[in-house]
Order: sequence, then structure tokens, then C-alpha cells
Amino acid sequence: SNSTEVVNGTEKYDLPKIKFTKLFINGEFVDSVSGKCFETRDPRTGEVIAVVAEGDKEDVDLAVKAARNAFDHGTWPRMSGYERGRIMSKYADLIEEHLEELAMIDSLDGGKLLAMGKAVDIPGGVHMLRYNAGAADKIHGETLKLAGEFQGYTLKEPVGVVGHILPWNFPTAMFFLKVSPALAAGCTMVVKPAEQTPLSALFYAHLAKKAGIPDGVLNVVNGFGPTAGAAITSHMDVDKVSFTGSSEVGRLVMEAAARSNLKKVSLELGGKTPLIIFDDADLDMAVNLAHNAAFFNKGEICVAASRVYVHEKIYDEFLKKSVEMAKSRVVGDPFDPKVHQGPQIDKEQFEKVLRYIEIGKKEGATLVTGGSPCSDKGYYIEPTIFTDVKEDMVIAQEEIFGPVKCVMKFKTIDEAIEKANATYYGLSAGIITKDLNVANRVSRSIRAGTIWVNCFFVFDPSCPFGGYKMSGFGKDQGIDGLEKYLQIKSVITPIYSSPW
Ligand code: TXE
Repeated sequence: SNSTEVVNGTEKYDLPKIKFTKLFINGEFVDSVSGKCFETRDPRTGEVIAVVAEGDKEDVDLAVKAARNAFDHGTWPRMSGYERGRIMSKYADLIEEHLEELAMIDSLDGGKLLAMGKAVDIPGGVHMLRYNAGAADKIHGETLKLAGEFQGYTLKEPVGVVGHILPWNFPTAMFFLKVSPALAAGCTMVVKPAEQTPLSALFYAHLAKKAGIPDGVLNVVNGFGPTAGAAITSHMDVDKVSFTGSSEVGRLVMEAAARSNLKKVSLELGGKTPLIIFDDADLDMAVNLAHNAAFFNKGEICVAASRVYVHEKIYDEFLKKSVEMAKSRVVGDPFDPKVHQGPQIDKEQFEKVLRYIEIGKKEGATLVTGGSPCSDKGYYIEPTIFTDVKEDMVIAQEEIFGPVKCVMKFKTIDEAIEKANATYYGLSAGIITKDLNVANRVSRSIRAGTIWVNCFFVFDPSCPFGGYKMSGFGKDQGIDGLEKYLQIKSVITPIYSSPW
């Protein structure tokens, strides 16, 4: 029914041998206390890639104990920022030396395009580390003249032991998005990767040790959310938790933090990003941008432009070209350089996306292309476009997290703004127009944490990223991303002599 080409394993490549499968606690690879393991699977086939140690509460306890000890008594929080930065730079160099192998591991574990891994994911992680390495010796407080003969100064101190809970869609970028600023701040940490993608984090743990990051500073405990994840969020000795994942679990994270030790929380949750295309847009550029903005990384990205609002004057032409482009997208083996889109991460997500496509049809939206699996094995889904979508439909409100795009029509700028804002989410938005006034007005009117004008997916370690509304709070990246891992202490002294 659809002309989407499926290319499955036509190229020859040597898959990397998986070297690290245990938990990484206090500088050592160890089995889990229970001895339990779980399988991680190749989304191209559903077959097992490796069997990985499965951490639970007891393992989290050991990892937190190691991190606590490294924080309370170790060198990492006490050395100069310059020294931490030097070690982090060395860490970045080591990752670059293993770039190809690491990109392959993420492709195997996550169905991600190998070419993207080599060009974007792994270099992005390295960039994040280097940015924060450079920031490590620029952390400083203020000096204040207080009323009366007093002065105050502030110290910016690391927040302590951090728990990082990661999603599976960008295993490397998410790891370094969280680990790099926490390291720069002088924190110690326990990382729990997503159970779908446990592998590259273990390689990064190995390289951290090689770079000279002291034992106990960076621990990696693989395992499942309700067990290992929940043990971190409710732990009395974890000072902060940084989470990226679903909104439902975001609520559980806050609840667990509130019920335990009121640990600090930052959440990066889902999105339902609107992309607004005005009638002065260059049509081919807009079609191309909207295509990639919706389907990049198989739509498994929190900022995917899943709602595209197109001015009625260019709507028909835009839709025609968008459908052509979706049909020409090559879905298949992510190791194949000709392929544009790999498989969804696992059976559960594959079925979730297909369920939403059925809901869309039942709600009365029109399926104009795609909508079906496109291979008899693995988790491949056709690039899918719906029209006749209303803002209150489930497919316009909930995060589908797959290659599904809703194309809608608008007439006036006010209507576009209102529709774009008609969601509980507020992670990002895109605008395509040549009119600076329109771009400025819409940028200020959309309640979202990132606005891309005439571009999309531009991420940089220096540029704060994080949601408005139910997309969460607490920025990743930039100096704001670093500040999350710091707390301010005020020290007050008399200037001349004590009045007491
Ligand atoms: O997410 P979960 P899932 C969205 C996306 C996707 C949906 C479900 O819409 O389809 O979420 O994906 C850990 N306490 N996003 O099920 O469950 C879990 O082990 C502590 C958007 O994979 O939120 C994993 O490490 N931790 C998102 C992490 O939370 C728990 C990226 C995320 O898993 C836990 C991923 C618990 N009770 C999914 N339960 C984005 N913002 O980019 C689970 N976890």
C-alpha cells in the first residue's frame, strides 16, 4: 500500500563485541547482589544482544554508599575546578578514541542510525563534557556589603550525591547531558540508564576510570524503573535526582522525593511540539524541515514536531509534498548508510505507536500516508501523516513518540498561537517565516522552553534546554544546567570587629 523501501542488512559490517555487562560500583565492575540479569535486545530483530547485570535496591544502596563516601571524604569535590576540568577533558579524549565502537553499541542497542551516532550523538556527548570541563574552574560566588558593618560572601558548593535516571532514546547524549555538569560541580553520582539501552553507559564508566575519575564518583547501576529507579528516588542519602522520561514517571519521581528526604528534583518530560509554518515560507525548505522535525530518530525524541500548523494558503501544496517525502523515506537497518529511519526501540513502544495510529483513525482523523509496520521482523513503522486533526483529539494531545505527524491548518496568527498552546506540554516549538515581527511575536507567545525559528533540533551545550508546563522544570545544558548541581552557602562576617 505504501512505497516505503525497507532495506534490511544489505551492508556488511562487523558488530562490536560487548565488553561490559556488569554494574559499575566504586570503580569496579560487579555482579548484582541478587545475581540477577536481564536481556537487552536488538530492535532490528528482537534478538538478544547481551545479558546485563540487573541492579535492585541492594545494589543502589551500595552505589549510593560509594558515592556518599566519595563525596564526604574523597578528592573529587575538594580538588580545584581546574583539576576536575583536566580529568574531564581527558575523559572526552578517550571517548573520541572509541567513537566508532560507541556509536555501534548505541545503534545495536537502540536502533539508531549509525551515521547519526558518529556525527551527532557521540560527538554531542563529547562536546557536553568539554563545555562543562571548561566551566568547572569558573564556578564562584559573590561578595556583598551588608547593612551595618558586615560583609557576606557566597560559596557555590556541589549539591552532593546525585541520582541520574535516563531514557533510552539518546543513551549517550542523555548520559553526558546529566553527568558532565554534575562532574564539573564536584558532585558524585549514581546513573541508572534505561533498561532498553544499558550498554554504552557501562563503556563510559570504564572510560571514566581510565581518565582518572576517582572510584565512587561515577557509578552505573542498570535495572528497571520500579526497582532500581525507585530505590534512587526514595533514597535518604541521595541529595538530588535528575530525571528524563515520561510524565507519569516524572510524577512518581517527585512523589518519592517528597516522601523521602525532599531531595532536589529536576524533570525533563515529554512534549507535543508545534511547528507553525506561515505562508511566506519557502515551501521546499518548510516541507524538508517539517519532515525531519517529525521523523528524526524515528520520532523518538521529546521535541519531535508532532503537530504541524500550516497556513491555509500553502496547506494543500505543503501536504502534497510532505506525503511524497514521507513515502520516499527509507526505513530499514540503521547500520545501512542509505537508510533514513531505523526500528522503534522495542515491542512495547512499537505497539504503543500503532495503538495511537488506530486511535487517530477511530477519532476521525484522516490517515494520508503510512500507518503500518513495514517489516515482518523488528520494530519498523512507516512514516505516518494524519490530517483533519482537532486539538482535543488524543493524537493531538498525547506524546506518541514515533514517526507520526499531524498536519493542521490555520488562518490567522492568533489562531496559530492559540492552537499551538492548546496542550499541557511546553517543551519546544518551531516557527517558519521570513517576517521578523511574526517570528518575534510568536516566539514570545508560545509557552515552551525552546523556540526554533527557521531551524530545528539545534542543540548546543551552552544553550539551556528544558520545559515549561507539564514538560518539566530545571534546565539541562548551559550554565543553568550546571547551577542545578550547585547550592549556595552564605557566609557572613563583621568587617572590622565583632559587635559581640
Ligand atoms: O518511559 P519511563 P518509557 C515518553 C515517551 C514514551 C513514554 C514511555 O512518550 O513513549 O515516555 O517510555 C525509569 N521510578 N518518554 O516507559 O518509564 C526507567 O527505568 C524511577 C519521553 O521508557 O518514564 C527509565 O530509566 N525511575 C522521554 C526512565 O525512568 C523509573 C524519553 C524512563 O522511563 C520508574 C523517554 C520509577 N517508578 C520516554 N519507572 C523524553 N522526555 O525524551 C521507570 N523509571
